[in-house]
Amino acid sequence: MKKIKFAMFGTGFWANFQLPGWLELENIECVALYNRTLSKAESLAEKHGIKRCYDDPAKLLENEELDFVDILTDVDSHLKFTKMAAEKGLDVVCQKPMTPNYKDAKDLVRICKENNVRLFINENFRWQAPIRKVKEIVGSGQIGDVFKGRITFCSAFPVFDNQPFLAELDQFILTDIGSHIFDICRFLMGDAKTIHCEIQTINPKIVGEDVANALMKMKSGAHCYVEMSYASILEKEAFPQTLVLLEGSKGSVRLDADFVIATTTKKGTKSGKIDPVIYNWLDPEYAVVHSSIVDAQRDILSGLQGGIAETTGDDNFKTAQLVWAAYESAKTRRIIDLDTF
Ligand code: 89Y
Repeated sequence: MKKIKFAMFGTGFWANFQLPGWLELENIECVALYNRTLSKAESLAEKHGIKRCYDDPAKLLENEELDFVDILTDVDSHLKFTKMAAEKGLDVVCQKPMTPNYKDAKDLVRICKENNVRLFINENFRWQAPIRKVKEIVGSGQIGDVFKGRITFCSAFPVFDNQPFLAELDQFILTDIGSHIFDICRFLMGDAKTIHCEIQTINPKIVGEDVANALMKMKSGAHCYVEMSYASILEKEAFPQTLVLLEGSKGSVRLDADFVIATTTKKGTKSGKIDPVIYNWLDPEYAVVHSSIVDAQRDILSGLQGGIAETTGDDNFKTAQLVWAAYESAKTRRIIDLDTF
C-alpha cells in the first residue's frame, strides 16, 4: 500500500502526542513540521526524526510532496491553513474545536467540499477504550432502549498550566471540553434535537466560562444531561475521564472513575474494568486521552485511504453545532432547536 505523506502544522502541547500517535501506524510518514516559532518545530522534529521544519507555511506547501496536512495550530488559524491546504488539493485533518465561531465552521466544511478534498476532525474522546465499551454494551441490547443519559466531565485539574492560552479564551469550556463531550453524547445517544444550556465563570483568573450544564432532547426522544466544569473540587479527581450513566428500558450502564463499567439489569450488576493501552510517549496524567489518539488517527487514516471514518468534517460539524447552539442558549436563555440553528 502507498505510504501516505503528511505535514503537521503547529507543534504545541498536543503535537507531542499526536505526532508519535501517527507514528504508531503503518503506511504513513510525517515529512515536515511547520510552527511560527521554528525552534519549537525543530526540537519536536529532532525527537521523532522528522527531516524538515518550516516557519513559512506557504513554503512548506510549495516544497513538500504531501497527501494531507494535520492542523493543530491555534484555533484562530484553522480556517486559514485549511484553505491553504485545500486549495493545493490536499486532504485536511483539523484539530477540535474546528473554528472560533459557527460561521467559520460552516466555511471550513464548505471550502473542503468546494476543493474536493477530504476533511477529518482529530476528535479522540469517542475513541477512549471505556467509551467504546459503553457503546458496545448499549449496542448489545442488554439495557434496552436508552431513555436517559448523564455525561459528566467535572474536575479541578490545573489545565491552564499545560495550555495557558485556554485561560485567555472568551469562550472556554464549551469549545475546549464541550467539543469532546457533546461528541461523546452524539456517539452514545445519536443526534440531538434541542439543547438548553447555562454557563458560569467561577475561576476569577480566566476570561471565559469554566462551568456549563446542558440538557438535550435527542432525536431518539431520550434526554441527555451534560455537566462540564473545571471548577469542581471533588472527593475523587477524575481528570481527564468522562463519566457516563445511561438508563434504558431493561437496565443501565455506568462508566465510573478509573474505568470501572457496571451493567445493571433486573438480574443484577456485572462490573469490569477497561484500561487504556499505555504507550511510552504518553503523559500519564492524560493517559486515557493520549492513548485514544492512536485509535482516532487509525480511523482517520483509513478515511484518508478511501475507507469510512467516523470523525469526518460533516459528522463533526454536528458536534460543533451543539457547541455554538449551547452558547446561543446560554446567551438568550432559550431552548435551541438544532434543525433550524
Ligand atoms: O484541550 C483539552 C483537550 O482536548 O483535552 C483535555 C484538554 O487538554 C484540557 O481541557
